[in-house]
Amino acid sequence: MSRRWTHEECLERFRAGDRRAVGRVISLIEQHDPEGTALLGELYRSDARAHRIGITGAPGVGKSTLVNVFAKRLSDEGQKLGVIAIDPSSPFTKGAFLGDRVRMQDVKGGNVFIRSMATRGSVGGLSWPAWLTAAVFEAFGLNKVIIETVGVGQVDVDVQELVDTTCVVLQPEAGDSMQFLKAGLMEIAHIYIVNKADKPGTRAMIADLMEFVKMHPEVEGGWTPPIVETVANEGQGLDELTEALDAHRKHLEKTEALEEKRRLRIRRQLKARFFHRAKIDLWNRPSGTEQVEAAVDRIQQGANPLEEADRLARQLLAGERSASEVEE
Ligand SMILES: Nc1nc2c(ncn2[C@@H]2O[C@H](COP(=O)(O)OP(=O)(O)O)[C@@H](O)[C@H]2O)c(=O)[nH]1
Ligand SMILES: [Mg+2]
Repeated sequence: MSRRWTHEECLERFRAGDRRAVGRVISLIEQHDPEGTALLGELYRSDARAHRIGITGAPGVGKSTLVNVFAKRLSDEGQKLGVIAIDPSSPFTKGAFLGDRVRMQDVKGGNVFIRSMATRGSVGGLSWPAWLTAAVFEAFGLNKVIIETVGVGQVDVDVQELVDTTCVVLQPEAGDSMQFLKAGLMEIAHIYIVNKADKPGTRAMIADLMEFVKMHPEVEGGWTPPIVETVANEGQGLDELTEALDAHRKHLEKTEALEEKRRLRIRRQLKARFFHRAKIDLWNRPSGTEQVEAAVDRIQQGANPLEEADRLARQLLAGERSASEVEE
């Protein structure tokens, strides 16, 4: 890496469209470098608008393959897009994601920005760093931001909080094709993607899905989720996917749900960040250690742990006063 750019240089390069500046800004933010905060302060644009798309679904259904061909396709059309891959298992997003990253080399280049992030140990929950990264992408003028989750657990449900449009990817299953209903993913889908539509069982899967959609017709005022068939490794179904995404985006604009979503998103992020910050600050107050240890002593000597915990919280919230001053 070259010598560290000055604040002004970094800003200038970012504004001039130098792709290296994007990575630099995101890294500084991720490292909690004060320079990252300062840069974001100048670059953040609340009026920048990318279509934020979530791609979620069980491991192996073909999410990365799909994101890869879709990103390539959009990039070939001249669109500028960012891909954020969330990997909940690895603190350094090595391991599971490496294969994806290698595949992503096909599209990495002029118009596509790729960032992977871990969820473990992240500050303020899973979504804070992803949200900031998306904001940086938007400020850089990207018009689409795709967030792919790895497909394990809560992360996949949480992704909906970060995006305008959530796509749930499924694959034809032999036998129990409605198993996916239990995953908690079905309630969040704006678009169903049945990938691996080259495999047997596709028709049955789609029939089941249509039945499901009929029973749960609306996820969000007046929107019925379409079902898109794809064969990701052959690049099939991308036109239909593009159409479905654009239709949902238009729907959000028409119903003014987009602004509402953005507002909700900001509030959620603020809350997550606040809880994180407030907890650390309270716990680390100068008088805190003494109060914490005193509470531990009392519990060890038989005091009611519930009462002690609540009292400690009140003491810490009350600030610098000593334990005796807030004694009830
Ligand atoms: N037959 C078939 N295989 C596919 C299709 N899309 C992806 N795959 C394969 O499915 C496997 C898992 O794909 P991957 O994109 O890593 O899934 P992810 O875990 O959801 O990201 C890979 O071996 C892909 O080549 C498809 O449309 N048809
Ligand atoms: Mg993947």
